[in-house]
Amino acid sequence: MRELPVGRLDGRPTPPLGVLLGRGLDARRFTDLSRLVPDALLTPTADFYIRTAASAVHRTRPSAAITVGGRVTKPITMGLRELEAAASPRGAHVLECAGNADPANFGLMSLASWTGVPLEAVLDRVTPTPSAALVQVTGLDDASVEWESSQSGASWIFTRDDIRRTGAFLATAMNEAPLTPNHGAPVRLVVPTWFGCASIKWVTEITLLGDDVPATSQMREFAARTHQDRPSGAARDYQAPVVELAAFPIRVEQWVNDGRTIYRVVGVRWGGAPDAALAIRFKHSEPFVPVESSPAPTSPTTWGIWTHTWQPEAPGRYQIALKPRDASVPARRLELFFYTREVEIVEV
Ligand SMILES: Nc1nc2c(c(=O)[nH]1)N[C@H]1C(S)=C(S)[C@@H](COP(=O)(O)O)O[C@H]1N2
Ligand SMILES: [Mo]
Repeated sequence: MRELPVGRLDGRPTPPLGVLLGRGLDARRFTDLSRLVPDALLTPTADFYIRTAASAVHRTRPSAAITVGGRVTKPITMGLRELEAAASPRGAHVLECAGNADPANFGLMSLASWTGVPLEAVLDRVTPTPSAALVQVTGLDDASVEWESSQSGASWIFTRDDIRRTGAFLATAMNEAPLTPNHGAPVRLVVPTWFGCASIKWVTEITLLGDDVPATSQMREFAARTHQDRPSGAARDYQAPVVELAAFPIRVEQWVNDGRTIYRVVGVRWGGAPDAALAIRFKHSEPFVPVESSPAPTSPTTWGIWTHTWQPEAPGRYQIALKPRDASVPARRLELFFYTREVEIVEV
């Protein structure tokens, strides 16, 4: 068996995988997804993608205390010990950066198991005033530099319903070990089923707000990448940045069977609609056909592996695209061909 890479064939250099590139808000580490197999789906922390690395401001933070204030009768402060004492396993959740846009790797996506405290439970420790409607979670960013790829200032505003529905939690550990500095130590937010931009790292403050506040600079920065179709003025009008059903190939295996060359395409699927059947096509002049095997992920917030046997008719370049078989399943990024990847076939 031989493995063929899938990605982009435009000849541009492809970034190395699994190593930290750049600094601060410009830092990235891409996870190598090409090795994924069904019985080892979790990403080890050392390989988990990074979008924004810890700077000196994070390492020198005097205390890990988080304040819960704003429109509450009496603000409180919670220390790391208190949060750790209340923390429990929260399950495995995929985190994907909304800017996971490079077909060379699509590696701004990983799966970890998390430990933490539901944000709901933290909010239950304060008494909101009658005008409290929204909840802002703020994290520390390094504002000492003008970053090239992103603005500093990390905060996201949620409705109480967003918090309940997603099961958002303050994480104190990932993969059974304390958070690392690059992943938001000592405490970060994780918002299952939403793009990573809402999962604020290095949390410092939780603030209850009225319902008339504007979207934060972070929300505005991510408006296009989270497919907002209304200009985002008020935080309450921001549409939930939900990760809809998505899938792409991670490798193509070339096998010889009875003297015949056949290919097996292996891919990952995640996002909403875990039970939805997938269809695949290899050229835009060809019809989509059902994916041979695509078992549902074991939970709606994790990912699963699909496989498809393929017999290309001729050597050449193919563009592998997927979509839900049922067109009513929300899958905006698949409809936009966001995750299309190319492969070069030499032998048939
Ligand atoms: N304070 C802070 N939190 C942040 C960010 C940031 O730049 N600063 N980036 C967000 C984005 S865009 C993503 S995709 C996730 C990435 O989390 P990870 O680096 O642990 O994978 O963190 C989010 N939380
Ligand atoms: Mo992101």
